[in-house]
Amino acid sequence: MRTTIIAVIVVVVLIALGLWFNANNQPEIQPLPEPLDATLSELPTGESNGVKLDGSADLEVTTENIGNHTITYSGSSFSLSSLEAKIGDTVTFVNNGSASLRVASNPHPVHSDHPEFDSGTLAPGSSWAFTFSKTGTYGFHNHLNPGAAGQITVR
Ligand SMILES: [Cu+2]
Repeated sequence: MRTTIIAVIVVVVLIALGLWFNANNQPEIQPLPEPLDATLSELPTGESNGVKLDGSADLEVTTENIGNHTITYSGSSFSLSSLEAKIGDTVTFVNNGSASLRVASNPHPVHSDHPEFDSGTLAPGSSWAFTFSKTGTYGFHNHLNPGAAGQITVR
């Protein structure tokens, strides 16, 4: 009889301890972030992330253009030798040179690191956009002038 009572007490104490332990391990409820509206209203007016009201857009790369990056090719080199991007980001290469450009993955001439990263031939004035769907290091060069090179790191 006495053993039964002790056993019952032990079980009750264990259950109580378990409940207390669980209660103390509940994750704290984080307050919800401020509604987006409030954040948007704090942005300075008159700034439009490089997009003009008539629908055209500056090609200038700023930190406001998160997710969209532009790298121009002057005819001898790229405007950025290294760039950090995220999955889903789009990088647009613009050929501002007077000769054709072909952006391709390293190593030259086989382009085996990322065969899918290949612009094909870009005539002067034309551009090519690539959206990254995989993380990794994308070393690239102008296949038609391999000394011009750069690197994009996708995290
Ligand atoms: Cu090449």
